[in-house]
Amino acid sequence: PFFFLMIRRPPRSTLFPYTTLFRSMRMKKALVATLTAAMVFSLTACGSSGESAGGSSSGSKDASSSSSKSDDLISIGFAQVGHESDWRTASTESCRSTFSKENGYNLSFVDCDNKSADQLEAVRNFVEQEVDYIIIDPIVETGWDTVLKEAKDAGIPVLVIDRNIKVDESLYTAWVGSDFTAEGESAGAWLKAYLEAKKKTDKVNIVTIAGTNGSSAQIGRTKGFNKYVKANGWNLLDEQDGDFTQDGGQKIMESYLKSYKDIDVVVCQNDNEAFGAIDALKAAGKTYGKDGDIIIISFDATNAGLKNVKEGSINADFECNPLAAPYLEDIIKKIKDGGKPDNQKVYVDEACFACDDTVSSFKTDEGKEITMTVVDDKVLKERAY
Ligand code: GZL
Repeated sequence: PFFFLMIRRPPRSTLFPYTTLFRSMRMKKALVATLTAAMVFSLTACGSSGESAGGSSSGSKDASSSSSKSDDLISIGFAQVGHESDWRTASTESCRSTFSKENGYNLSFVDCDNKSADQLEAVRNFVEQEVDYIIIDPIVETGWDTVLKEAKDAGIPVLVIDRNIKVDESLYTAWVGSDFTAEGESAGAWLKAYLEAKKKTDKVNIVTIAGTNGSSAQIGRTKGFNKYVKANGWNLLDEQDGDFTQDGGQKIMESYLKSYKDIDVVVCQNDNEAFGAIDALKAAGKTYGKDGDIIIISFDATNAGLKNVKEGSINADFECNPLAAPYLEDIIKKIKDGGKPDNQKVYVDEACFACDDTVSSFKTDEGKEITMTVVDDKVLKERAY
């Protein structure tokens, strides 16, 4: 009715409800002023709620009125494996601290709780939200073709960290992670040198507590280590999936202790499984580590893992570096400036740690020179994670 009044004055019969109001000019002026103020207020109110809605958006661009502030930020959707281990916590923290609002990013983080279906759905949602970049740490290597084609069709660069992904290389922009097979080979070569140094070359009985089945960490570490099982005639009694968790490590170690009387070596494919295995060995009255009957090998070399190495509970720990985010940020900056990453695959730097200097250095069958770092307080203090 307000605009109606301003544009043209319709016949009174149309404006019947309002005519009584305009009987005096004074009344009309007051109403026009009130309606004008109301209109200005309502338009202003709309603008501010849009800003707060946009500013608080979780990075989704489907917030209909995202504020200019969040639009200036680079939006990233990150589908993380889960929260199963200390390593994972370090990986997540590396991404959160690198891709912070202060650094110019709007990070939408999804913890996929080790569920592949949830991870695929999270990536599909990022595509629908039209984020600027998608980061994936793939729970397993397979099943990615369709959703990555959707991301490619939407023009969203996909960056893969840590574990590998089995798709055509045209479906992702870059991968930053570890050579898991090399990690397994280093562990096998170290065990060979350690057994020789301890003059234990008769029958060697080994059990493996493997990582999440189908993950590239599990595939690579198993492949690399088992090359040395075969080459040295070691007796691999069993290998079962501990899902990279402490609970998984304990349960499987308990079952191994029931099934096998004479275990010489326990290979744990991450530190949290090693913590669980140690709990089971302790409860069974077994000795392990530096001065024990059972050798423990682990992977990740997290701070908690290296504390166990320093105490002598874990004999050797092979690093898997979770700090991929700074490598990714370099790649994003290159893409943002119209460039592309120098290499599509980037391997992070990794080291090998031991509880003592029984084996200080060795060459793997693959020709790689390895130097073991003995863990002491100084080493622990200098660790980034
Ligand atoms: C390896 C990583 C693995 C770690 C585990 O790069 O994917 O997953 O070794 C983690 O600790 O759960």
